[in-house]
Amino acid sequence: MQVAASQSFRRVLSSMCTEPHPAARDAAERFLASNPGDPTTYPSVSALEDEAVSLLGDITGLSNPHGYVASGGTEANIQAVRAARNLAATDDPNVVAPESAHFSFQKAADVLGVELRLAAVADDRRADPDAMAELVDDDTVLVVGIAGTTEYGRVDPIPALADIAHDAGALLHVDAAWGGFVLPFTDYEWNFEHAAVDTMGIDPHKMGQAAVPAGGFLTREKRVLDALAVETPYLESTSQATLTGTRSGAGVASAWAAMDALWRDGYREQFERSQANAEWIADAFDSRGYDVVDPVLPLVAIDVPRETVEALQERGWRVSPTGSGELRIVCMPHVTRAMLEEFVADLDAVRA
Ligand code: 0PR
Repeated sequence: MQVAASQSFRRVLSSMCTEPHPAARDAAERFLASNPGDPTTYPSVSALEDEAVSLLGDITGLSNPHGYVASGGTEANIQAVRAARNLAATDDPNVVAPESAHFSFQKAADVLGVELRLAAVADDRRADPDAMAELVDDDTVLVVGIAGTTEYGRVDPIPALADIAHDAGALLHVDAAWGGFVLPFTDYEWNFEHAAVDTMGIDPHKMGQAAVPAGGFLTREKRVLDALAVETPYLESTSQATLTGTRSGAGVASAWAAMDALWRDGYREQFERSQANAEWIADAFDSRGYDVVDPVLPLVAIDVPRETVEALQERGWRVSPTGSGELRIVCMPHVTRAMLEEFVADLDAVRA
């Protein structure tokens, strides 16, 4: 079988993966065969993981973070639901999330035997606190807010959702898998400092420019991470809170290396470039008469006829639709202005 030498991002516009930072690529290669799941045998990658968690704490406003480098946003969301379920007294647990939540919450609900209640979002596509509150009851163990939604890049009103969660005796989880590395440069209230957030997912392998797989799962309190721990009788360490056992040393090392290289100025510069690109491509579609969902973060959704999307896909552009069928462009670090100009030239050619 012929395998391409490496992934080309030249025409990838809807993915949330990106070209890793050179330091992240190098670190991934050096730790390919190490397993942070066994910290006594692989102490150097384990030390890098401690530093990575501490950097994730800096990024999310948490001075004494507990957590680990997960395989991605899905694992973080499953672990948040699992911790909340394990800590609660009810035998009929439910989780309340906005309907904009990533589909990984359905997996979490399924594997954990928890009911997932989805609330309609407001007209601005953010979670509607009143609609969420209506679904909360005594069996609610977790309320979820999204800081950078997958489809529209919207940021939910996290402080209001924290109040709803805590009034009900539930935990609040923030899914910042995609948004976590751009939100520090905005005025949004989304992190541990802004609200009584209990757990958070934030993925270095998305806007953080680490290699895949590198997610982040953080808890404010140690007891919440401890609620996930199982005993590990035949390892030298005595317990493990992660969902997976053997884990990617490459992911852990590259997460540390990317954050070490880019936090904070590198990420700020990237955010500014990405946001400017999102606004540029939004204007390009707007001036051609399309309906554009305003990019509050570097993610644009545009109402484009299906034939046009298919014609662009035929020209090699990787663009995937939202649930409502809009064309979605995620301005990841590999998406340059030159690439968007080429895309607009193709757009003009296919609609002519
Ligand atoms: N939470 C949010 C807000 C997300 O956007 C995603 C992934 C997840 C959680 C789950 O993260 P993992 O996929 O790391 O477990 N959102 C993207 C999506 O579903 C994932 C993606 C990435 C899809 C790259 C395609 C792709 O090429 O669209």
